[in-house]
Amino acid sequence: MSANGRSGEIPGIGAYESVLSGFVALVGRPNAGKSTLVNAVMGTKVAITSDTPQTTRHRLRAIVDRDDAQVVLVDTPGLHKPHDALGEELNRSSLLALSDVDVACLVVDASAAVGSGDAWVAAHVAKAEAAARVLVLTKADLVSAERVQAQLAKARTLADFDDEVVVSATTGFNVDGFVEVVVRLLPEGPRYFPRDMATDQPIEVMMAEFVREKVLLATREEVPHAVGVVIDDVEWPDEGGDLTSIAATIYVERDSQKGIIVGKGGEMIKRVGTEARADLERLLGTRVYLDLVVKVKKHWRRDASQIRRFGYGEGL
Ligand SMILES: Nc1nc2c(ncn2[C@@H]2O[C@H](COP(=O)(O)OP(=O)(O)O)[C@@H](O)[C@H]2O)c(=O)[nH]1
Ligand SMILES: [Mg+2]
Repeated sequence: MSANGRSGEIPGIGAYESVLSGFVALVGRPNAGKSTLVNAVMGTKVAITSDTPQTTRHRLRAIVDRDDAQVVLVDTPGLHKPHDALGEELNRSSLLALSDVDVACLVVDASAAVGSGDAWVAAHVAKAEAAARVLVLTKADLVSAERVQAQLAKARTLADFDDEVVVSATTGFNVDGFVEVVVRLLPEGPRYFPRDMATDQPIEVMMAEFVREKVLLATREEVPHAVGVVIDDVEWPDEGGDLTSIAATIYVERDSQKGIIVGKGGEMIKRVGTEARADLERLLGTRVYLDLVVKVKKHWRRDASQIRRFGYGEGL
């Protein structure tokens, strides 16, 4: 018997226990704080974050499973005016995420002026055939209570919202409140994912992303969007063993970028490796040996087939 005592039937598949369930997309300007909110809700790192726009390149689903509900959070790359094929692909993937969800959340940064970027995204939220729309004002820790109210007042005009919620993903303020708001808006239905599944990302994709995050954090302004990471090989621990060996290649577009990432005497790549290894050990629950190489692949972001090769974009 399900938590609310109901059940349903999927033709050809059979009966299921009915809970409050559905897909909840997080959309917003790059850097609004979407991925950080996903991690805060999950209580563990599933999505990478940084203050570099376009950090998120994959549409990622994270699954919040409760006795009475299953919320499938859909994290998206931020929506923005595209400058290259990668940017176009990221927009396409974000808009696709909006086309078939139960709740669309517009995530707005409380510390940044509400502007045309938010309006552009909100117009898409307004058009989405989502059953419900929620305004999420995040980074509340960075501003005063008065500013929170002022930002809410502005953001509220961007679309016709069914509910709104103020959170801070870094302090954890009202993150549970956010989950409650979306659960209340979900229809009854089946659990779409197994109860113990936290994300739909293949483990190799998460490994590559964890490495890319450390490159972004280490190199800041200089390199960001030119970086793509591919996992070349994984050797899982033997029976009773405790060591995972991972070989990965960091691709950049120019020799100068390679120089920055390798650093003086290999200092930078060593730092990236050490930081990525710590995260990978937490992710995998084993010790990790990480072998990183840096290669130059000119103009990979202009080339749709290369973008596919790097696994970015949706449905490709
Ligand atoms: N102070 C503060 N910073 C935040 C909060 N949420 C996100 N950030 C920071 O904002 C930046 C962008 O966050 P991210 O989640 O990657 O944004 P996304 O592009 O919307 O996914 C990162 O540097 C985060 O640490 C928050 O609630 N409070
Ligand atoms: Mg993100």
